[in-house]
Amino acid sequence: MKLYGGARSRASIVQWYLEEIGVPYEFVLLDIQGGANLEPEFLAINPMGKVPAIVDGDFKLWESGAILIYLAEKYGKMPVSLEERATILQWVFFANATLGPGIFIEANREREQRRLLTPLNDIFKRQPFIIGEQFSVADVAVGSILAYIPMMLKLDLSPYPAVMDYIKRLSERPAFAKTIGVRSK
Ligand SMILES: N[C@@H](CCC(=O)N[C@@H](CS)C(=O)NCC(=O)O)C(=O)O
Repeated sequence: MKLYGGARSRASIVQWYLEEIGVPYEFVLLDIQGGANLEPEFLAINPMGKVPAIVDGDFKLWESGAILIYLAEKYGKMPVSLEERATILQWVFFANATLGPGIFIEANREREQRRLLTPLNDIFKRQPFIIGEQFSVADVAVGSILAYIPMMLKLDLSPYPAVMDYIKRLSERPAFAKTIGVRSK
């Protein structure tokens, strides 16, 4: 398995999950600043020229959410029931399509932050992980976005103490510390 990423890129999200599930991989570091992601060799893997992307044997896949779900499926980490599987998808889509744009696109932030972080805070008051007692791929998707907030933005998370505890809980995981956590150092 090859994982293509940049020095500070969303490839860390996929790398975190690969470390969590103990799958061996080769990290291919592209010089994004230098435009390596727009060279024909990488466009043959992802015609959009974005990272992360993986190559697993002959199979190529890009978009971090799709890669996370593929890995969870391939390595037996997805639940069995339709409803539980759909719930995992719900959170992965939420992370990438709603939470990320809501917090990291400046024009959206003021409107979205309280309404997104308040229900998340309520969830983490009740349970340690996004779907309940067990860590899942949904925590990688949602948790990485939340963990990037204190690393990248001057956004006060003190009104959301359960979200802060959740970020701390994730950041204590060795696989997180080795990947996403490196950014905060
Ligand atoms: N929704 C995509 C976003 C991919 C993305 O925007 N990646 C950035 C790095 S974090 C990138 O490749 N930027 C280089 C460029 O746009 O030229 C995902 O989650 O995989």
